[in-house]
Amino acid sequence: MDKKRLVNEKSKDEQLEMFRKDPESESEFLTTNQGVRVSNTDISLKAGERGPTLLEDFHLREKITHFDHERIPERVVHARGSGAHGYFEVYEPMTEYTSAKFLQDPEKKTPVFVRFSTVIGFRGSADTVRDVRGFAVKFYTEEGNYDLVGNNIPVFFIQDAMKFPDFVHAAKPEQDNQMPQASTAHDTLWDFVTCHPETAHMIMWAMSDRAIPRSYRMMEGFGVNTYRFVNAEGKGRFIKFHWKPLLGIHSLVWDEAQKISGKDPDFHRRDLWEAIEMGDYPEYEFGVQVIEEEDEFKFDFDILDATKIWPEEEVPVKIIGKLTLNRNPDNFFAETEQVAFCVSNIVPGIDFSNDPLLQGRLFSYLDTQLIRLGGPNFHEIPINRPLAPISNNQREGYHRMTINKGKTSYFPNSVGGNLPRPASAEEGGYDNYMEKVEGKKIRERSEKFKDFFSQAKLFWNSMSEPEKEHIIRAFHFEVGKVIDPEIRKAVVELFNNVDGELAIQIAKGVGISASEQKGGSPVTKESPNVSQERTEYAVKDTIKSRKIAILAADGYDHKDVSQVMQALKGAGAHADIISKYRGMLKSSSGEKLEVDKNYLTAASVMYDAVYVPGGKGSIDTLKMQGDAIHFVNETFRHCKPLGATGEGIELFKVANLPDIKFAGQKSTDKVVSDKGVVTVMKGDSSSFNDSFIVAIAKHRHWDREKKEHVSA
Ligand code: HDE
Repeated sequence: MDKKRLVNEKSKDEQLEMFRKDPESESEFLTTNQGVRVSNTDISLKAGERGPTLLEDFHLREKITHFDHERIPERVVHARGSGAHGYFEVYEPMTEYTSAKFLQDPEKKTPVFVRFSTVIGFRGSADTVRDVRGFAVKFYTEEGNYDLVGNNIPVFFIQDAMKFPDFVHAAKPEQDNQMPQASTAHDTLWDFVTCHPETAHMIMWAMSDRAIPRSYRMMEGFGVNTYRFVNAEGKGRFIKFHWKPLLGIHSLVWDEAQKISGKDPDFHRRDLWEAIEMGDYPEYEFGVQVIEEEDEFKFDFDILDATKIWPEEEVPVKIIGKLTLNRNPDNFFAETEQVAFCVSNIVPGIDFSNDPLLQGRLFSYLDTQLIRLGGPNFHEIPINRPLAPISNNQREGYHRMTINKGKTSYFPNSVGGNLPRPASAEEGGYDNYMEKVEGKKIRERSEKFKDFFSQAKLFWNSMSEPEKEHIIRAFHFEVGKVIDPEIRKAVVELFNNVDGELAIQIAKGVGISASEQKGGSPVTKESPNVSQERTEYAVKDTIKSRKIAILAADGYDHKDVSQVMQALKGAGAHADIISKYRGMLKSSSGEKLEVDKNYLTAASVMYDAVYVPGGKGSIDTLKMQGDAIHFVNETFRHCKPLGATGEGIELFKVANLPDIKFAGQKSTDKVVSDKGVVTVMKGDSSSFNDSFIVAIAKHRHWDREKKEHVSA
């Protein structure tokens, strides 16, 4: 029903109540914040056409005052983020492990809001910097909000919350000149690292491809800390949480990541937004690792130490549900910026462990929201409001929204019917897990916490050769930027404790003569699941939602383009036509094709693969365009798939792709697929499409040994 009519039919009280609930209900006219309709919002009230502005212009003052106060403090870490709405479904009742209601009924969808983020950069920094990514999920369960605030790397830099401010101070831009932005490639971070050998394991992950994800949709998530599941009988078990992306785990390469920071600083934000708009809903399976209480001390690591993984080969991940993100926020500030995750937001059936990092986090998140969101009522901001009813005696404070009725705000009371009252466990009251704790007050950590290098070595052992090469190159970049040679030397020495050969390789790139090789940690074990290439969760058989660039000019072969575009679309990928100018292209047979991007608004680094169709006119033009040749070279250098049909192959030849075999000239010749470069002269379009799709699904072709001979 029309809102205005509805308003007229209601009593004054009802109208007031309605406007309070929905202050924007009368949206046709521009009003002040007091609801007064404004007649002019362009010109301020003045004494005469050329006279001074009058202080009585309440609309001008209100408009500017609001603007002056529009910024809130950015998050002290994880300032830059992207949010999405969605839902969570459990696959089977988890009754044996936990009483949490949202983990019982496979028919039920629990609404969620997820915020992905980088950690170190300021709010306006670029998305594709080398950094950890936040993966925070707010479940709006029927028992209240549950926040699982995780990262895309399963371990952390430090073991104890006490060190967090020191760590963040060292990682953020330096104190004197506020440089560098969104980067750990500077002296104070590496000084901190070398003063804290417990960082070694996390640094290995941070130097790996994990720290430059291709997309928020293609990275894992981890709860990092150790939590507890508690079932209805009160039995507790230690657990760690995992998110496994159904599109697999994929990364950028470092050169690409750096270039994207300039070409499209919003790359990850845009990717998530566009995927959801196009109906490519990101999906992640939810998994738990479970350790029985009696097995607490069975492992060669302490299960409360957040710098250690529970190797998935030793403690398998049980997949228990799925998260789907299917709606973009309506308003970035109201939702993504104001969402307040608190590790202490927990529901019955889940509890904390004594992990000393987690214990500190329990304090920090609530505390930080008080300053960031301006007071203790931030739970009333729509994005933070639970779906479960709230009823307590906390009433006052800045920005109170709820108008509570009645006289009492204390318990017990006789005036207000003794309500609200605490709930028993049967009534859904949260019961803390009854853990027996005994001990002296002490500032110490357990012995196994002091093994800093075994799992760093486990990680190194588990990497594929290309992944190892990327890690070494990341050290060369990061430590290569460190000015103080003593710090660079200390880094080499620290990683000599992990692996002697790794230390030698680091030393080589950062201007330090390799110190005596210690041989590093004696660990020889591997954990393939920590490798993106080797993990059982690697997905390399779909091109769903990948982006393919098609390079063309006037005179392109229309048949070639349409059949490849159709095949890509059929496989769920998206193609963009790229040419020197936007507008329309004309094919050799007279058809028209709209150009999506020009060489200035697109770049190879923004795509997963490149296709060059035939058509003599088109190729003669492209061969003379440095931008087109650069596009091909860069794609090759970054080990991404390339495809060409007919005359399109000539562009690859001009680009001098080293050691690559192309399809021959005769129309009888078959499709040739060599190190991710797929070509066919004429004819067999369906086997070209199949081979090209297989090459794209593989994502990267690391076997291009001479890629570095290509200048791009
Ligand atoms: Fe956080 N962290 N953190 N953190 N963290 C914050 O809370 C903190 C840690 C993580 O999208 C802050 O609302 C301490 C581990 C994410 O809004 C702050 C310690 C993990 C987000 C804070 C840690 C995380 C935050 C800053 C060490 C992975 C962004 C703004 C004891 C499991 C959430 C805010 C969002 C945000 C404190 C360590 C993940 C200051 C003290 C380990 C994803 O409260």
